[in-house]
Amino acid sequence: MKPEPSPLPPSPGVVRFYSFLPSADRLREDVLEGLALPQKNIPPKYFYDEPGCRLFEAICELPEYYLTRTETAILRGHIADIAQFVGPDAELIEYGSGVQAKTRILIQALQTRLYVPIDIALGTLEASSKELASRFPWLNVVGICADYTRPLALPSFAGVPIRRKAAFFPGSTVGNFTPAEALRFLRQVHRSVGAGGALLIGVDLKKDKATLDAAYADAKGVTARFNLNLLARINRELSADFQTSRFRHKAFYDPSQGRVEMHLESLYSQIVHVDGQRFDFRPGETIHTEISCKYSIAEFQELGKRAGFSPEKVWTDPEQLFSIHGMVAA
Ligand code: AVJ
Repeated sequence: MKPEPSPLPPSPGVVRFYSFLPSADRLREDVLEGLALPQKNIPPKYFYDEPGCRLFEAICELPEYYLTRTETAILRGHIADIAQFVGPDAELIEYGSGVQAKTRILIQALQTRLYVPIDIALGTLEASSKELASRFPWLNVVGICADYTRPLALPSFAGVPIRRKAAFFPGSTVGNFTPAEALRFLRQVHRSVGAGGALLIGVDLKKDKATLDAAYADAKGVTARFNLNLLARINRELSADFQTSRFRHKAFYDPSQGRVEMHLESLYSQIVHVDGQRFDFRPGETIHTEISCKYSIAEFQELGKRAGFSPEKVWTDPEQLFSIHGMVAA
């Protein structure tokens, strides 16, 4: 779906929403197609229904899941430098905005006047955007409900003076793409911000296997519930008959590929029906549900360059767990 050619001008305190979400049939198609593959596979964007969003928020609070608190600390600790890098009067476009917690820090520092959050989860997008707009009365918020893993042409907005566009992609969500997909995505971001536009992107760094294994398989089992909720969602929305207790969460860092993989492993030989179609599982067979690629600073800078960005800044924490890159679209 293409954005409307001339969207209404934004106005402060009023949150506008545009939905470019494909039909619900997309989930059906993707699941049926993914389960028919030799290595069964479901894309991670489908984690984020309402319960999934809540479970992800709980993950962010876990002691093992260092990513969120570390990135937030980097943002806070370097906010003056980051604000100087982005510069004044920037339109802030956020990919996968979620609860917009880190965004508040940025908007406060930048005194942003136009914020365009993009998220696949409509409920979270609406609630968070309204809250943000009431917190910053000068702010114009234009929420875009969309799947940004597919080509997306963003509308442009008249009436708010803008010097440059700045894309914000925190959380190391870029790690859900393979490097080849990330390259394609970054090129799309490049088109969206245009020459001279900025990119602020949070990227989890490569590190020891024990830390990464624990971050994706926490002691309380919250990540397991997050992963298994995918099957419950498919039951709810596609009248499938997954028995979630017959699957287990499996997550591990593969140092040779520099990525964490999450799977749902079948504990038994079993048959599952989705939308009237039959799928057989062998004991130990998995559905691959997520990759979380980790990059060294140099590796990610190289990827940015290949997408047409010049890497200008990198901010990290003292333990070098996480990085935020500041890049400019050439
Ligand atoms: C939201 C994609 C950044 O990959 O670390 C958390 C999702 N998966 N625990 C990540 C996730 C398992 C998260 N991202």
